[in-house]
Amino acid sequence: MISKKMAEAVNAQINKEFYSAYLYLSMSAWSAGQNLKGFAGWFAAQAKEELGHALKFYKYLEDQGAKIRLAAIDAPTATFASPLAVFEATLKHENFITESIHKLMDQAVEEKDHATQIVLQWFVTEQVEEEATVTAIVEKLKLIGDAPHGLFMVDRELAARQAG
Ligand code: OFO
Repeated sequence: MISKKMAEAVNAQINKEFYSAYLYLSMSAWSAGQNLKGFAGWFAAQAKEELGHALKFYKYLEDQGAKIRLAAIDAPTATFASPLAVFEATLKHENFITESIHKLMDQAVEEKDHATQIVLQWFVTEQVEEEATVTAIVEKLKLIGDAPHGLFMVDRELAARQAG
């Protein structure tokens, strides 16, 4: 059994993960509107992953017999200034999520809640991976600047990601 305080914090994280899915789906829609099909596919796959994260936490609360409380999901931003801007916004969001996961971990450590720490360990590792992936894309987009050829290449590269 986890504490009420810990369960509330995990519930709040479920909402953040659903918001992440919503945000990335919005980015996918924006990308499709720019004729960046690879970007659109990449963000759609990312949205799907975020739903998986939300459900992982959901299942954990369920297994713990804790109260599940689904809150309203905020509307995400719908427009972005450029392909670079959309990935800079992604990196900023992932940094925010990392901070949130670390705060949950701090709380679990403080409460000596070993089970929650183990669940969170997976997320700590996942965030390192996500930040590294997105940082690499941001750097690539900075490098190509306004060169249409470069953007075409990045779009093709992003298209290689399969929605899992
Ligand atoms: Fe849920 O990992 Fe990204 O935000």
